[in-house]
Amino acid sequence: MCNLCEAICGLVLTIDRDARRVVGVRGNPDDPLSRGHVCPKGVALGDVHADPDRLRRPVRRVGEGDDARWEELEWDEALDLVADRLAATLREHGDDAVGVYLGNPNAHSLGFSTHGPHLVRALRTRNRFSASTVDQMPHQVVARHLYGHQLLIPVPDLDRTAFFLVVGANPMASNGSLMTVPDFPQRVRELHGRGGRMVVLDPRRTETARVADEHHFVRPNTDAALLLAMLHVLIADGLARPPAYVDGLERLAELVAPFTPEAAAPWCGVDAAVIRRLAHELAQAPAGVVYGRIGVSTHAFGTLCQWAIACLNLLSGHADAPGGAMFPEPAADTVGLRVLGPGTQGRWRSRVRDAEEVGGELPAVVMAEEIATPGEGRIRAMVTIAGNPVLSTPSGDRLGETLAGLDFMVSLDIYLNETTRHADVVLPPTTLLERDHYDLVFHGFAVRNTARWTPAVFEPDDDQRHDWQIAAALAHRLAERLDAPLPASAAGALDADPRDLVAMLLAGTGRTTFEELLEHPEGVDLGPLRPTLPGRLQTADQRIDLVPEALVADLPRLAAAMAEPPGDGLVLIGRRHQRDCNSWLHNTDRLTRGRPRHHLLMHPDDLAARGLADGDRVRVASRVGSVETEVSADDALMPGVVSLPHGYGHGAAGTRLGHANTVPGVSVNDLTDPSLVDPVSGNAALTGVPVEVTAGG
Ligand SMILES: Nc1nc2c(c(=O)[nH]1)N[C@H]1C(S)=C(S)[C@@H](COP(=O)(O)OP(=O)(O)OC[C@H]3O[C@@H](n4cnc5c(=O)[nH]c(N)nc54)[C@H](O)[C@@H]3O)O[C@H]1N2
Ligand SMILES: Nc1nc2c(c(=O)[nH]1)N[C@H]1C(S)=C(S)[C@@H](COP(=O)(O)OP(=O)(O)OC[C@H]3O[C@@H](n4cnc5c(=O)[nH]c(N)nc54)[C@H](O)[C@@H]3O)O[C@H]1N2
Ligand code: SF4
Ligand SMILES: [Mo]
Repeated sequence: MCNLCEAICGLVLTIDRDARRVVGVRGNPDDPLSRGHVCPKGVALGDVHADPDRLRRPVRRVGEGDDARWEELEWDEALDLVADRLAATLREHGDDAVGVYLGNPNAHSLGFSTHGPHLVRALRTRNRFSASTVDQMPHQVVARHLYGHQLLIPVPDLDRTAFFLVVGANPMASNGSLMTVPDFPQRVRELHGRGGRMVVLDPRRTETARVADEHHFVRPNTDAALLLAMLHVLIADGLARPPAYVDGLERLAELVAPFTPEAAAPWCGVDAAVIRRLAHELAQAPAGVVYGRIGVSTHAFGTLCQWAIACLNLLSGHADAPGGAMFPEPAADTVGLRVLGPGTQGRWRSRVRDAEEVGGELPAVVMAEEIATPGEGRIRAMVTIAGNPVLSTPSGDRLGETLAGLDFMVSLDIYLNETTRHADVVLPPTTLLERDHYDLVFHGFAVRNTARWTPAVFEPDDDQRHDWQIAAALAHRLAERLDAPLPASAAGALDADPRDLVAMLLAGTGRTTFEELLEHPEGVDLGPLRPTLPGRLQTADQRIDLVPEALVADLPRLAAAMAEPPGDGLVLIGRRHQRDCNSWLHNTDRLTRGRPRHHLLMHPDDLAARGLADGDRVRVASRVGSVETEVSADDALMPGVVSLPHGYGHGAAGTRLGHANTVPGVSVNDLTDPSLVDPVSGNAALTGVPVEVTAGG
């Protein structure tokens, strides 16, 4: 299977065993989930494996910046050095002096899923950060309040729905997120074949909007008003059909009373009549579901948006029913078996900004200030694992400067990139084709229940290490140096092969067995999604409170924002392209040749108003930074909105990224602003950043 995105497609690889190379990649038609789908990134899996830039042995940095050289080290020497330095920092400056940042590919690694949390605990620190707070934290906060567990998140039952409302997501490019849906294009064709409809709300007429039945521009950061207005209509027009296990409808009716379609329309830019009609269509469809993702999560009102979407799905009459929002039943059910905690908030706060802990971590937007601000509790050493926060978090350029000033930094990564170039030591784990995989995360968000075990394709070299082996080695070494023995359960889990842990988890639900998976490498079909509520709820009373105080307390902030007339300046949004993978994979020709994709996109009228022309070099400036790049005229953008993709801006000194260093483009996160957050979840508000665009130099 491919682990590059959440679609987890099953593949068939053709291998040259002697050369240890992949010579062909196609989708596996026998895979019960992906049914033969593959995208251009999946085809590039072999390029990552063969990439001469990929690190296979530990390296140590000698010198700084332009003069940096990288020297290979033996594993034991590297692990000892890292443990010595981290332990010394902890002893000298206290438990919070080491910070840790976990990036996206950790969620796509079996070994990190099973062993990583133990390493993080062994680091002791409260200064934990991850890509979750530049991504899906609002979903987690809403899930914890409504369903009792931060990862008990319903997904659209896409294969049986008749009305699919997509808000701030572009699955035609992203292949779906918190909705594992390989082969989205085919599933949309099937939706249309059944006579169903797809409607998209997005400030850009995206690839998904183009295959939809209807698309409406919505002004960035205003969706909460629109979604609450739909909820208002649903309740006011008597269309709400609450399931028996739901409480708080009366209070909800009072809370949404002021949020009429007429109040929302001038602010969000979608007609009141359209908002009303969409609410009616949702309720009257034989099956219907609202789905919102990055565009309404990395958003100033991200939690209110996800809460409103959850309420719409619960009250539409399609809750937990075929074609509505349903809860997948993964064969390895880490949530149901209570292996993963339900989530927490506010147990501690950040030192500089007083931001709340959420889900065991602090918001990524406070990371740079926690490193840069002197005083007790300052972060002196960093551990980054499978992440590139210099390109992926707000004011990334400033974060890069602060990383350069650390006493010590270690990265677990397979590349020397814009972040890991600041590390003193880089420890490279094996990558997908050299390790076993079972997806412990994304089966839990899949539109169909399936299970699949994928053994390593190539044996790793003797001097390569898996991420779980690195995690175990570091955790043991730290415990030894700090004279703080690991709890027996942690030590046991760290010494186990992830494969044994998977077998244990599968036995926990009995939905399939490890033996059955070994016999069926193409995957085992466990059938369509099934109604599972209220039994699955992990709330104390196994009921859903529609109006948790922590969420509804944010409504006055929304009302105040709506009272301000929309400004007439430009706002910046992001975008994903099918052949990008966040900030990496830019060093394969296969994915980077062809038309450049890094341009600022802007409506022709907005260009003309500034005396600019298609193809010009422009300067884009926000409160926190500025960049220069080329602009393309594009009437797919809502007037007043400009777009840059994230994950670009390569070429920094000290990186070793071959082809990526020649890929043009700038980092959008040199413009995004760490002071813009959704205060309820701590998630960065990456969308709708005010910017000015002028002629470049
Ligand atoms: N402006 C803006 N910013 C965004 C977003 C946006 O839409 N707009 N999207 C956000 C989202 S949703 C996300 S998830 C984040 C992603 O942010 P990050 O997770 O910080 O960044 P990635 O680019 O995914 O970096 C992945 C890193 O992992 C390494 N890697 C790959 N495979 C492995 C492996 O198996 N093991 C290890 N140890 N390392 C590996 C790669 O070399 C790369 O350095 O970006 C966020 N940032
Ligand atoms: N090809 C590719 N696939 C990927 C990734 C990748 O980098 N490349 N990254 C993976 C990751 S880590 C993730 S989290 C997923 C994300 O998956 P998606 O959420 O589907 O990804 P995006 O393409 O960022 O879609 C966000 C959409 O929101 C719109 N938008 C921006 N602001 C607003 C707003 O205020 N309101 C509304 N209504 N819309 C808004 C944008 O125009 C964009 O179309 O994709 C995953 N898949
Ligand atoms: S859609 Fe995602 S999982 Fe499928 S081949 Fe492409 S990158 Fe891999
Ligand atoms: Mo993400």
